[in-house]
Amino acid sequence: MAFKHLINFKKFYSLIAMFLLLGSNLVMAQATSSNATATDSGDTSAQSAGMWASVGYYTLLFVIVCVVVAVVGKILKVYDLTLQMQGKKGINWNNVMATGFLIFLVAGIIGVYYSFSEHGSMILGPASSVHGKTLDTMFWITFAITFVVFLATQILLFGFLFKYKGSDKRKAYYYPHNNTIEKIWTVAPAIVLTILVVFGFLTWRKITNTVDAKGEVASLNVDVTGHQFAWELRYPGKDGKLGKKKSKLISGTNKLGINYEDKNSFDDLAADTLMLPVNKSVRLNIIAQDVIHSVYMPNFRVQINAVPGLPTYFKFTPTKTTAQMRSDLDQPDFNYHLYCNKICGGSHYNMQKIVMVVSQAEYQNWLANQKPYLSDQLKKELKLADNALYRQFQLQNSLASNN
Ligand SMILES: [Cu+2]
Repeated sequence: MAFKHLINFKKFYSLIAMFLLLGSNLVMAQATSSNATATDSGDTSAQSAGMWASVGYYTLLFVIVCVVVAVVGKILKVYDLTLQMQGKKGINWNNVMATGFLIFLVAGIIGVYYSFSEHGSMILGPASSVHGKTLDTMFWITFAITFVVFLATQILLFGFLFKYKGSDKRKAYYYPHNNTIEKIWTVAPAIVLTILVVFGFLTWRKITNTVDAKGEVASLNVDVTGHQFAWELRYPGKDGKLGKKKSKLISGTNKLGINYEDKNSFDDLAADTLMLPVNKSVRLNIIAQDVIHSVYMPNFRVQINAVPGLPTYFKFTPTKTTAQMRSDLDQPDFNYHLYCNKICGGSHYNMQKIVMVVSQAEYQNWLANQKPYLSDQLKKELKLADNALYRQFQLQNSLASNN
């Protein structure tokens, strides 16, 4: 039977696989977007009904495509047989295939153009940090080079398929080896890749050199500690210095293991939002308490792993306030975010904090209203009332406020 002939098991299964892949991606995308728009009312039954309707839709679409392929195949077969009965040559499948490849090439290029012009802006918005602009330049240069190579190879690939399609008049030429070609296609990519790698190395060094102890000291130091599944933030108090930490001191009340033998620890502050003054350098001291997490702030082009036992850091300078971004993007509810970019466990997606970039005055105002990390409970636990160092700190504080 022709249908059986046209759609054999291999084709059938690969079509099913293709549709399931496409279908599940689209269903998931739809579910995510409906999640994003829905409030937290938890209307899951409507959601799952919607998902099954989508599954039904793609199954139906799959069956329709199968039928269309079978019908077109049948028509062609009949046409082919009719030609042969009339003593004419049948369909030249080599021509059909070659033309198909050419159409695929043109449609693919149009698709790439459409996709890029339509969704290109979604790749990443403008960078909101000083070093981000350098990284973006590197990204676009790499993109341009790889795109030109991609385009050239695709045109050659499909162009050759078309030009040298199977023909009775031509015999394939046996051409096993050519040293010159081998040299060209080894040396040319090697040179291009070397340029890209060196370029990347220099850019990264330029960014991280300012983080180095040798570089300029950051105006602000913030501790970012990751654990399953949250980020904890610690700001320095009036002294501008963060106190020392000791992992052995971590407890229910002292979640970060702050060491109160260091007098700089007493005035440290705990914060819920990563508040940053605009155009001031910030150094994030990054720590993980359990598994590897990753500090990721896409708008600032910041990403670095948080590794247990191996503190990392990143210094950068935000250049655009949240308010500026809101008006630039025309999104009144826009916020910068700090995400975790390592799949670190079941509630990984919960690991996000709002980042606010504000003016220096707003920042000072906010800082004055943050609660100290040193809670009353912790004071009791550490018996700070009898601690000479702490009493000295209190005395200095009261003297400062009296002045
Ligand atoms: Cu994480």
